[in-house]
Amino acid sequence: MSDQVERIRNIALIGHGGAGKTSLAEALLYNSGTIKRLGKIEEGNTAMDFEPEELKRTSSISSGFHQYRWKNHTVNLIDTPGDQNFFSDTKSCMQAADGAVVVIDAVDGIKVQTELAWEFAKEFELPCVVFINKLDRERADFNRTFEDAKATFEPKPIILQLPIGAEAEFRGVVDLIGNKAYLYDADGKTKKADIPSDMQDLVKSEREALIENIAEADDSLIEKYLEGHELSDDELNAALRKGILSHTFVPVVCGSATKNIGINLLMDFIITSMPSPIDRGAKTGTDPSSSNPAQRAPQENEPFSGFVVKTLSDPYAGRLTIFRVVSGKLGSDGTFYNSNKQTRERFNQLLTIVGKEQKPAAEAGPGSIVAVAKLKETTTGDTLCDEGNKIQYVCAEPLPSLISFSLSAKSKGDEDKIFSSLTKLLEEDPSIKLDRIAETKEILLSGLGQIHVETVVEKLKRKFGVEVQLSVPKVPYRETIKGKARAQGRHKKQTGGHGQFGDCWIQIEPLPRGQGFEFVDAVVGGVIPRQYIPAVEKGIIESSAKGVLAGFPAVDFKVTLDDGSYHAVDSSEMAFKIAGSLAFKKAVEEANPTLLEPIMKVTITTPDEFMGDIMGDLNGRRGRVLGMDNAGKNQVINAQVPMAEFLSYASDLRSMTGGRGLFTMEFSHYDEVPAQIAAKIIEEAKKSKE
Ligand SMILES: Nc1nc2c(ncn2[C@@H]2O[C@H](COP(=O)(O)OP(=O)(O)OP(=O)(O)O)[C@@H](O)[C@H]2O)c(=O)[nH]1
Ligand SMILES: [Mg+2]
Repeated sequence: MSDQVERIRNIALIGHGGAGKTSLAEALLYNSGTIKRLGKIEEGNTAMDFEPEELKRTSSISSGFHQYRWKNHTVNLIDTPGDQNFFSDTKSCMQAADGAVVVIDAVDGIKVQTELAWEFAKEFELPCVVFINKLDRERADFNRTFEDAKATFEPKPIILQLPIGAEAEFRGVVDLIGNKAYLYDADGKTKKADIPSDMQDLVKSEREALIENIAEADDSLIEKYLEGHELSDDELNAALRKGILSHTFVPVVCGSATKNIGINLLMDFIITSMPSPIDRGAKTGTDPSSSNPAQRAPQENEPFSGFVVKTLSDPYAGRLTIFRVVSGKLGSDGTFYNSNKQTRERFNQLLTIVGKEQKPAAEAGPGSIVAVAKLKETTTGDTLCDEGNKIQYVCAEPLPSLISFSLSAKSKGDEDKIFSSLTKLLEEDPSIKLDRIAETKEILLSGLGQIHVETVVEKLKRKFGVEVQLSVPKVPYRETIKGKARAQGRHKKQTGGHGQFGDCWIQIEPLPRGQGFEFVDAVVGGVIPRQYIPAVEKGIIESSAKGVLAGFPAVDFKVTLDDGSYHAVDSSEMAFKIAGSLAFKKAVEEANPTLLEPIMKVTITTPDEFMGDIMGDLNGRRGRVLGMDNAGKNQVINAQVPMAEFLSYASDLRSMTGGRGLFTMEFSHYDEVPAQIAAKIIEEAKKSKE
């Protein structure tokens, strides 16, 4: 039984956008005979990129799943997007993998996105292999790329293969352990050959270095090696595997995805040297009934458990839930329990995802990646399990959003449809957020970057026929006071019958930032009867929702009600509410009112070369740099920047650094707006009111 599980490989392809992950997936599927022709990104006919939004951009925007058989093993491929805009999906789907192939472009080298994906792999403790791709391209350089990898990655990369020929002459690969050359013809057909004579010295020295590195993973082997004994290929391969699984080193292999060079060797490598679900061991979660830790081993005779890594949503076909089985077994239909939603779910047909299609699956055991349609409550990140043996796993949270757009319907009356359709699309992508802001009456759509949000808008049109416009959102300013003041609010009206009378004196003073609002009742001697005091407070709260300066909510102030008067017949709650509101407006005007703006805490990661530009730009955005750190080849800048200056930073940083800079941000605090800028905001608010 466990024999079968041992023959599963779940492999994520990760690395920066355009490195060749989707092309590599294509080559793997083609060589295994799963697909009949080698598709091309340029021709829009690959197995993994098929969504119109991907074809238009010639790059992946969502992880693709596929499966192939190779030498009696089943390999599940997860082709992740390399663009940071879609990294939330990349991260989520990487959780289904047991190992990762890090694809690096031999021309462009390692970009920040690769490092970020590498961090995810570390977080999930995924053993990795580096595949240096595009060696057939002009200006491709194996050595430079390897040096780059050495400077960037930890654990240390070690060379397992060497390229034969370079650029247009790139035609094969030397496998250092087997000490053999593999040459490829134009169709990717391969034949074993002797090491080319001009490479023999290089191969000899690199092979020695490799053996030494590999032997380090195994104490008995290093002894044997140091004593001068020959190590057999089997011994070396076993130690290589051990070293990969224990994260002692990361092997580096090479080739060309589109020329189909070195791909068959990578396929063998995945089977011989990458982990099976068994190698990864039991997974720990919690038992929801006792909150105690619980574990499930990747075995068929354990109770069923799994977790959802992705949800697809289609207006016609409905929901498709993709999950990784951790333990136990599912038949082609049945029920399971959702620990997060605490509900039972039924499914009619187990499916295997093969690119854009799904094929029925008879069963799924530990390590399988499968899908089911039309679950009612289940969403990405949920744990599915046997109802009699509950467990809950912790899954990666969606990445926090970095940019927001204000959204409006292109045709009136579509607003409700926008909401219902977007809610369905958000199931696909929990890193997209949809908010209605009462204060500004805006609908905000937030994501990891402009392209991220734009693709959602494109999908909305394609899948649901709804068109929307995006614009820069309004900044949620606040108003507060800097001084103290005392003022009277007196409301007196004599109409036909009953009059209205309310009269109060309040003192207003600032509170520390973030303290909101405080109301103190200091009325003595019954000058205002008890029942009217809450009315005064209510009047103040209501009018503070629209401050006196520019109509933004007023915060961080304390009001003390200390005097007033009433009329036995004409006083009412309404009259005192109005009096409170009048007193508040007067008092604020005299208490040196000012505007507050949200300040974001931002962390920017960038290659050295862009530091100058980024710092200058931050300066122009009224940013305050709090610190700088080295992180490998990159610099990390911590800063605080007003939100108003940061609304389009995702796109601006992208163009400033050619997509090589990354940033994260979160709300930090409110701070005073500089007077000149405040004056402009107040003027604009007045204009828009008129
Ligand atoms: N010359 C050459 N071109 C390649 C090779 N591999 C990929 N390409 C080209 O590089 C471009 C990007 O390839 P993709 O496979 O889409 O890259 P990706 O890593 O999937 O990119 P994202 O999906 O955006 O993350 C395409 O134009 C490919 O044809 C290669 O080995 N040699
Ligand atoms: Mg791709």
